[in-house]
Amino acid sequence: MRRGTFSCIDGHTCGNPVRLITSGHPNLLGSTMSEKRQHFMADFDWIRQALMFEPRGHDMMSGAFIYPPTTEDGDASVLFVETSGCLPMCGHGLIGTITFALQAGLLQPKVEGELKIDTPAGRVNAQYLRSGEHVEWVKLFNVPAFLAYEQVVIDVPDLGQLTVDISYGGNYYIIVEPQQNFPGIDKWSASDILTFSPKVRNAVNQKLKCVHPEDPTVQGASHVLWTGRPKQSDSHAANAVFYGEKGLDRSPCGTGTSARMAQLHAKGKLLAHEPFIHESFIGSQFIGCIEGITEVAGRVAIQPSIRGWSKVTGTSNISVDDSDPYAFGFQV
Ligand code: PYC
Repeated sequence: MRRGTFSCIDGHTCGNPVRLITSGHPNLLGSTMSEKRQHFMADFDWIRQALMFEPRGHDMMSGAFIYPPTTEDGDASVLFVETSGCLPMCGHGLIGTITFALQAGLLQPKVEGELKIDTPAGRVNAQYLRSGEHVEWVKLFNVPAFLAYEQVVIDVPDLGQLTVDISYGGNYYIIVEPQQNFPGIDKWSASDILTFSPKVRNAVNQKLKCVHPEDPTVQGASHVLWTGRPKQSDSHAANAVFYGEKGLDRSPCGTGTSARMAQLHAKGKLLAHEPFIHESFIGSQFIGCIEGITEVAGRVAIQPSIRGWSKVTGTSNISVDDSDPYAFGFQV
């Protein structure tokens, strides 16, 4: 039977939606969040489709379930659901999840101000600041990020040739910097980004295979990160991140910021411990930082952090009943 009622806390992180699902959790098999993610995708993807797509969600919708920790010292685990699938890691989603859960009393940290979260991509530690009933900000210490491929030349239908880098920050990002056939996001509209991103993603995934060297279940260049001149004078860089079929991140994208810092570091353009204020397409900001240098399967990787804020917009009880022809959503 594919039906149920799901209680949710809805809100946003720096403009991008976060739906924290607080009831209706399926029982997931596996001893790690990566294994539980596989089980969810195999047997429960209908829940993601129902809660993320129209008419109950929309193109940008992004959500999460909190589970008990899968490690001895962990405080909690998080499973991410989104229009594009079950992400191994989602930065804006985790900042929102932590904020909403702390404010609603759904997380009890062992040490006030600190959390250890198990995600499908690995351990993400967090710090946060409470002010009364509110959480002012959350800083994530994300999984190691690394530049996977450099200077990949692709032919993009209706646009021409582009040279791109591919970097991992919890998901694989195709990074497009201004060049002959791309003037920068400041000169492009949202509709340009939505038109060309799927073509860029197809061209890259036809040419090469991205597989995480330590977890082969994490694969495929799923997101496109376009860059350009920031709008705000204190931003160091700006981006527009495309995901799913029509998603344009309203936040500066946590995993995208991590991937971008890894790319800039590998090219000698960003040093460890320098603040990196990253701006989204709507002008909202995350503060990123390279906290240290590590390695992933023999390659140099960075230990990224991202700080941002979230706000609750409401609560909902969403019913899904398979007698509704649109129970599992649609995209137009
Ligand atoms: O913040 O990591 C992120 C993210 C991924 C997709 C949309 N936002």
